[in-house]
Amino acid sequence: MHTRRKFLHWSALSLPFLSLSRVVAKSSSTTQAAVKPIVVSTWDSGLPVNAVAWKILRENNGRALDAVEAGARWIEDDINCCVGLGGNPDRDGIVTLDACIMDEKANCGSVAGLSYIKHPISVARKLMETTPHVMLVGEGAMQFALANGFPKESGKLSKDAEKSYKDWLKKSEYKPIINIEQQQSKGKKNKKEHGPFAPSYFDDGTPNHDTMGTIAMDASGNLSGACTTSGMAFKLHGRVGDSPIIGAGLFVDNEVGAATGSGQGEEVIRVAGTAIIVEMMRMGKSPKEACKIAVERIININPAKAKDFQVGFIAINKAGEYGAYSIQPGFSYSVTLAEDGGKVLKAESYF
Ligand code: SD4
Repeated sequence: MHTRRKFLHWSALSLPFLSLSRVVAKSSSTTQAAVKPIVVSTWDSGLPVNAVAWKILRENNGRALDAVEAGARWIEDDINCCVGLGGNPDRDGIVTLDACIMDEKANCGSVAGLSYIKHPISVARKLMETTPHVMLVGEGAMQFALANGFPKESGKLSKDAEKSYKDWLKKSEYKPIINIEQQQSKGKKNKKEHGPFAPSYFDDGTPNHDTMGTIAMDASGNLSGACTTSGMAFKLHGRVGDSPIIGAGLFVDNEVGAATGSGQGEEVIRVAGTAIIVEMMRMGKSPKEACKIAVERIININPAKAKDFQVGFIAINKAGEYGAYSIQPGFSYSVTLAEDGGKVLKAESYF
């Protein structure tokens, strides 16, 4: 499992790289040469994802679309809390996956609430490339996957997920509750306290997320992105977050840039987070400034509530500049643009 401890280690190592990023940003505004290829992913766990993508981008001179899909498939194969079938289940004990993908021609594909299928990102791509549709959900998404040769997996929880789920069941004292929706307004005074909804934070204080968003520009200057997740742990069955929603969890415009993110999806959907970021870059904002504007939009809706959840965005533009911004401290992201194995950076945050 990829830990945030690893992130602390990486962030210390990456200090020299912060200054490099500024140099890159500065020089690219005065020269025409874009920094490419480049691949950027959410979290420290994005580093091995970038490595898979980089191999396609650099060694094979491949398409950004192939690179981001391959990276997403890698993390979907990995057993971790938050992406793929090894991830935490919903509150009914079922793992439901959300994913989307978008290429340089504004082609996009998405699946939500998909169970039993190992690679939702490839189902999303298949949908994009072989049908006129953009999004499939639940049972229909599974039928489509099976019809296209994706094998049906067992649905058994990973060891870690089973343990987390059992712990959560004990503490949440979960029982199906009538009118559960009305309990939302009661809120939770202690943000670590469990309740009928997905907790924003786990008991150890770490935020309930780790979605893998990956955006890349290939050597031809084309942009693509992928986003894949098991969503918020212990969510209501059927709940869909931002990650499979084009314009919320991921957006790509080949003339401008690409953005993706991680965190509490409901808050990202509310402001069309990644669509906003790309529009801000179109208006001349840097990737980091654009991410900051989207974060501020979320915070402005309800500044008091925003203290209790995390959202982090990453973005790249056509010049190969990159940036990130989050609500809370602790959001990291991985950048690979040279043969140096990439670096993990710490995003600046509002709080
Ligand atoms: C969601 N954005 O479902 C996702 C949560 C996340 O790792 O970041 N999960 O809302």
